[in-house]
Amino acid sequence: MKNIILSFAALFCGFFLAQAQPGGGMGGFQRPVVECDFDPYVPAPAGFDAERPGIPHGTIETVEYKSTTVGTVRKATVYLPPKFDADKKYPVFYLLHGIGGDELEWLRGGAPNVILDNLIADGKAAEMIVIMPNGRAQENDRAEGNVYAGSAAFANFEFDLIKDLIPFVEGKYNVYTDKMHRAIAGLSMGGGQSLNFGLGHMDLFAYVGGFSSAPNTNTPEVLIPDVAKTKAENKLLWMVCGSEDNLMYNSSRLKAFCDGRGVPCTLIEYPGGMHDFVVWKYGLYNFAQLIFNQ
Ligand code: FER
Repeated sequence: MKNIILSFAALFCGFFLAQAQPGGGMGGFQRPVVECDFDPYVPAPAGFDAERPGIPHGTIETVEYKSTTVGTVRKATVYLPPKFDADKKYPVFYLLHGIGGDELEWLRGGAPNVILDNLIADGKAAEMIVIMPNGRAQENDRAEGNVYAGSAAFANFEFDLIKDLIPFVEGKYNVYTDKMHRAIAGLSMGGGQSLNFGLGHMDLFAYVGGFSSAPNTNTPEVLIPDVAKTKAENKLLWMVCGSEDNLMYNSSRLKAFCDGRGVPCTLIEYPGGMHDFVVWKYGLYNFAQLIFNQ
């Protein structure tokens, strides 16, 4: 119940903060609009997020790692693919949560294990390990109180991720450690983080995704300061956002920038989509099929 109240509080604040962005308009109900060409929306097949009996299932575990960045022991949720074999080497997908969430948010609302199990059973996604960290890199990393006050902690997660979590994951599991086997995507604040960190560290991440990315998303000029370098080094820049989501401009301005400069970039406008797991599950379903295939 507490979580539900917090989620509503976060969405409520988000709504008004989003209105306060440039272009928000006096009445507060006009959205900032950046025109761009969307990529075609193809619905996910019915049942993509429903548990299917008779197929092998992955497992979920929680890990704890020492963070030199935060100075605490931090938790992350881990999805290990069906028939996980410690002697096999896997790619790693870092999947990030939103401002009202934590390392369990995807599991609570997004059925990531079910979506991945189904995709892998159908041969539509590579066998991969999914790490769902806590992206609020501060001592108290629970989604408590005014979650907007924790925005700096979401930026600080860049250092926790790169200096602490990735080395921990690569020490604990038998995984590939090159950029072609590392992906990052997330929802809302986690989408902003993924675009910022993923495009900011193209030596670490070849595949980058943002689902309903929040105002923590850097401007296109900051995300892509060197067009030729991004064209050469990024292998996937993929976004989705609901048509009814006031945060669309964070995605559409990046899409418009990329299209204007010949940087491959996908942005799907989810028809009727709000700022919720309907869109984020769709994002996960699609993004997971596009990574680790080359
Ligand atoms: C904002 C609106 C929404 C904002 C963050 C969000 C930092 C994040 C929403 C989410 O993660 O769901 O103005 O500013």
